[in-house]
Amino acid sequence: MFNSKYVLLSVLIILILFTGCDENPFDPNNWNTTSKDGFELKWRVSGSDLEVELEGPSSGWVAVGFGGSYLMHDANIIIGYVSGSSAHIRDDFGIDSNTHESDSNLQGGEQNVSDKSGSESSGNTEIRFTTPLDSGDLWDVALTEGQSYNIVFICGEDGADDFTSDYKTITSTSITL
Ligand SMILES: [Ca+2]
Ligand SMILES: [Ca+2]
Repeated sequence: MFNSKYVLLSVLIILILFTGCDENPFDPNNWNTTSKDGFELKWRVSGSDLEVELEGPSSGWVAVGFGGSYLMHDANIIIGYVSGSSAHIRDDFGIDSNTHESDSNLQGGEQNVSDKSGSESSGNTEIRFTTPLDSGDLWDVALTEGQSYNIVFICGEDGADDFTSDYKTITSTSITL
C-alpha cells in the first residue's frame, strides 16, 4: 500500500530539482553540444568568456572556426594538437575559405586563448580552451550570447602535430551561442 506522504514528498523533490535549473535541466553545468562528421564541439558562456572543448577525428591537429562567412573565410579559428603530454593551441584567422594564419602574424593581432589543455586517444584529439566573447582583436569575431554563428571544423592528417600542414577534413555547421 502506498504511503501518500512519501509519494507527495517525492513529487515535490522532483519538481524542485527540475525547476531549480531551468536553462537545461539535464546538464547542470550548461554545456551545449553539437556534432558533425566525427567532430564534437562543447561550449558554454561564462561571464564575458566562451569555454570550449573540441574533439576531432585525427591524431594530428584539429581546429574550430567561429563566425566565418564560408568555411574558414573571416572565421576566428582556434587550432591545436597534442604532442606527448603537451597541448599546443593557437589563435588564428581565416584568410580565405581554406587558408588560416596566426593572429600574431597579422597586423595588430594578438593571441587571445587561455586555459589551454588537450588530450589524445584512439586516434581522436581533444583541445580545451577559453577565449573572450569579444577580445577587441580585429582577427577574432565578436560573439554575442543567443546569436547564431557559422562554425567550421577542420583537422589534419593523423600524426600531423603542427599548425601549418594541409587539412584532411573540413566541414561546417551552425550553432546558437
Ligand atoms: Ca586574437
Ligand atoms: Ca583569431
